Amino acid sequence: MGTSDYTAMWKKLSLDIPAHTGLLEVLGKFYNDIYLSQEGRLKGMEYLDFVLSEVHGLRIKELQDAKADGKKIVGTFCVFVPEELTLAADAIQVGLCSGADAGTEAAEKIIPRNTCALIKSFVGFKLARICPYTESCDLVVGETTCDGKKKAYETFAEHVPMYVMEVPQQKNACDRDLWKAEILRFKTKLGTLTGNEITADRLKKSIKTVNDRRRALQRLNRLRAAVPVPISGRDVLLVNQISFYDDPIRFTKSINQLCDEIENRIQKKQGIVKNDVPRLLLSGCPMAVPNWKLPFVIEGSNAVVVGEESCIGTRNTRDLVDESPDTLDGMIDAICDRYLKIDCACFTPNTERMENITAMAKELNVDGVIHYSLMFCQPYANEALKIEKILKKNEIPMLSIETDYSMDDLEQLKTRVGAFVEMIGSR
Ligand code: BJ8
Repeated sequence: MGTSDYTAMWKKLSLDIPAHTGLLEVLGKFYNDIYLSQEGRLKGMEYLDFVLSEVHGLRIKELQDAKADGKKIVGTFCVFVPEELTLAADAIQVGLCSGADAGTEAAEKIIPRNTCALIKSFVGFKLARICPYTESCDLVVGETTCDGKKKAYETFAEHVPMYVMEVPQQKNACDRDLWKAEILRFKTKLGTLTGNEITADRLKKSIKTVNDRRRALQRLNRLRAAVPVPISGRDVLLVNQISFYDDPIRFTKSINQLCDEIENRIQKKQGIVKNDVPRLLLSGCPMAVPNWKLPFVIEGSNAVVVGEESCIGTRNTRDLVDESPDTLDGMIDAICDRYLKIDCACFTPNTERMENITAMAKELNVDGVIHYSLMFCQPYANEALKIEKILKKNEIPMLSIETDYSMDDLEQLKTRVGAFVEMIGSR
């Protein structure tokens, strides 16, 4: 982690300094072991290393400086919250990471133990006072996706300024009407929060900003599929994770530079692993910072991840907002339609996801799929069974993993993943 002293800022944010220091120490060690120990990393990853090293330092200072200038900070947990609107209201949107089990004990006092690790993490981070992002938020936006989240938000609202968007669970015309009304309600809420009116000009600009970031990530996803594989799955996951925190314009520029470097590498036919190393698609629940356990296990088992079918992956970058409308209402419709394409397991039915995974597995020419569900996540655990069946029909092997954020099952995961990689390697 960074070397500057931000203690005064963290104290001002009411963080529990000893607990927060402990968290940063663990995070730093993790990062060294999982990221910095990799060989043949791209020079462009130094930017991501820097951002991560300053994730609780410089970036928080930027947010505090923006607040001092009158800007508002909006925290989110789900890719359904349209950042285009937040930016158009001249506010800053950040993802609240929820990828570590620090604070679980405190969380289990107010939400059931058999809740997924992601939910326990955001509740725990707040109760243990270890997340400077949560403490910086002027508004925390939740959404009615899974039951675990929507019930936890009721409790969470006692601790943070909370607002909940209603996300439909189906995609019929009446569901679209509901979703459009919710987008308009969010627009009004942002207007009240910031005092800024969302105009057509502002929205047009912010749609382009967010689309540009998606385009850069799409480019990265196309390039990483090359043979030999030019970048590790761990590094691409990190890029996706940081996309939720960093300034979008600065981030897009850095990722495009990283892509230039990858193109160069591809031209020289340089890869990070040999051509015969099994290529895997990782699919399922989102992996928030610092949830790097499974990719680390996979890539430590002589396999390489070439795609993430997840919200911290292609589910968040696949679709762009149509940039052609010029009226405010036309843009709102475009946002509404783009977000309704998200194939979250909370929808029923959710056939698009089955089609998207199969198409991705074929396009990326993978040797297998690892499906990852967080323990107690009903939507993704249910879909894992369906996906396995469909992939089997397409002769694509799949391994289903259910885990959480603890390291208790590390050895068991290594054994299971190792056996799967060996099996697909010998096909
Ligand atoms: S659009 S995937 S970011 S809801 S893992 S909390 S589903 S019990 S995270 Fe998600 Fe939005 Fe969907 Fe994406 Fe519930 Fe499952 Fe926990 Fe989950």
